[in-house]
This record gives sequence, structure tokens and C-alpha cells, in this order.
Amino acid sequence: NYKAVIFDLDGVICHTDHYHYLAWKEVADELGIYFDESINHRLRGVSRKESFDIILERYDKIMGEEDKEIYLTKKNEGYQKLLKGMTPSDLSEETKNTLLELRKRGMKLAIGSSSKNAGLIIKQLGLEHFFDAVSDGNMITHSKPHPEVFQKAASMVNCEAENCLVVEDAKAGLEAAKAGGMDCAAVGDAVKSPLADYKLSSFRQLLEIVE
Ligand code: G16
Ligand code: MG
Repeated sequence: NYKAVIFDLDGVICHTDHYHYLAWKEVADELGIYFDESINHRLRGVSRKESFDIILERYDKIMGEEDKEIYLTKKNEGYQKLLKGMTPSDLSEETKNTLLELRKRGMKLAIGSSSKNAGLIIKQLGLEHFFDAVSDGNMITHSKPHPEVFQKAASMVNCEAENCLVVEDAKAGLEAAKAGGMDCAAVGDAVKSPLADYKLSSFRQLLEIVE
């Protein structure tokens, strides 16, 4: 039985993928690289640096590490500008009520996100005092599909892997959960993956799994 639920952030608690898309699009346009929503989809759950390498697959030159840093910073500045426009109204009622009910049932609630902007996003949504632990891209050396970000979240809430349920929207995240010995519930496109222990068609269905 579960004692903690570890939530991925982008794609589960909030939907910042379109902001990622807009910020990457600006960088790609500047470099003359073709970039569209379907390429953006491949960036889900993947770190910023690895995302850029995927975008650069369509670049006909070789970019040095220093130049990469410049564009990574540019992308992040554009992305943060968009994040700052987010407000607590960007958190859905269903998500909020489900989180509250899970907490009422005694679950520890944690975030396990690849994003280095997790703290900012959580603050924009008005959830800064809500989670028992936030494990994010600033605290890890290996990003998903490596289990580190979820293992860190589990240890922050003092839970064994077998008592944790991970909620994820990305293949890399499901792989990370399984590699860490955790069960995972998939939302969105991730429901197509055979790695999912549960397939959610709505966020509130979590309440049927975690009794
Ligand atoms: C999120 C997104 C990814 C993004 C990554 C890093 O992960 O899904 O697309 O590349 O964070 O974000 P940042 O540039 O803010 O560090 P997650 O794990 O919350 O889905
Ligand atoms: Mg995600």
C-alpha cells in the first residue's frame, strides 16, 4: 500500500509544454532550424540540455559547448518570462481537490521533476507550502529515465520505493519510476506505454488507486 505519491510537474500538475514550445521555437527560428509541436513532444520529461541536443539533430552545423550555453540561457529566459504570467488559476480545480483529498487520506505528497524551474512554477501556482518535498532538476546529476529524481523525492519523505506511487505523463518518467522500483500511474500520452501500472483518464482517478 502506498504512503507517498510523487508527481511529475510539467504534464501532470500543470501544462507548461506549450511555453517550452514557444521558447524553443524562438531559439530554433533564430538558428534556422525546423521545429514543430511533434518534435516538441519528444522533449517531454527530458532535461533542458538534452532537449536542445534533440533540436540540434536538424542543425546542419556543429555547435560548440559555449554557444550551446548561450542558447540554453536564451531559451530559459524566454521560458521564465512566460512562466511569470502563470497564476493560481492555472491549477485546475480537479487537480487541487484531488491533491487535498490525497493529503486528507494521509499520503505524503512530493514533486519529482526534471525542471530547474520547478520552484518557480510551484510558486506561480500558489503551491509553495503545499508539498512535503520537492525534488527537481537542480538536485540531480542524472535526469529521467534515470530514477534519481524520484529516489530523492522518496528519501525526502522517508518512504521506501515500494510504498511510492509515481504519476507521470512521459515515457522517460515511467522508465525512471520502474528503474527505481516504484509503481507508476500514467496520464496523457503515457497511457500508451506498457510500463504503466495504472492508466488514468482523469486526475481524480488517483483516488481509486490510493485508498
Ligand atoms: C520538464 C519538461 C521538459 C523540460 C524539463 C527541463 O520536466 O517536461 O520538457 O525539458 O522539465 O525543464 P527546465 O528547462 O525548466 O529545467 P518534468 O519532469 O516536470 O515533466
Ligand atoms: Mg512531465
